[in-house]
Amino acid sequence: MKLDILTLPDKRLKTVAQPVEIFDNELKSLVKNMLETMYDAPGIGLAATQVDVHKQVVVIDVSEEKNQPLCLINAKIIKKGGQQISEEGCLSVPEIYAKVKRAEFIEVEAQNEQGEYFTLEADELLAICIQHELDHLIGIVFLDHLSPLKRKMALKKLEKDAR
Ligand code: K2U
Ligand code: ZN
Repeated sequence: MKLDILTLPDKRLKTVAQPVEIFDNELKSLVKNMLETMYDAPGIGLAATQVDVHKQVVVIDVSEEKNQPLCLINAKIIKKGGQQISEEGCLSVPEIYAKVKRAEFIEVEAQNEQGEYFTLEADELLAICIQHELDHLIGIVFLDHLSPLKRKMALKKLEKDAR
């Protein structure tokens, strides 16, 4: 079922998520609902923090056909290199886009819904998306990477839209 996505200035987006210890059916239905919510948004990534569940769970699907869902649980970036700058948006920061610098490629260690460990190498959009989602799990949204002035200008637009 579709979950509500928190949007700024909701303080709950700043919550630091806890590691997942129990890989049960409740976790499976959270992942299922997060994927449904992400595809419906539409988006290419969604972190549990954004649906007010403070567990280290993210779902991603950067495929064209929207048929390659990825679920990263308790993910850690174990290697990173290079740099890339791209225009980012966020389902929790509607209508605002800004350039963000991220690592060009990363190696991630995570668990799947069954709790099995796996490692993943990513570059380009997948690497950007993973870094963007893992930021959400430590209470960071992409605006936090901007200079104070740029962030102020972006938030002013948000306030205007909210009025
Ligand atoms: O976390 C989210 O809010 C979903 C983000 C994920 C994302 C943002 C920037 C760059 C890569 C991933 C997006 O809002 S999903 C929407 C979207 C769709 C296509 C391309 C980029 C962003
Ligand atoms: Zn986001």
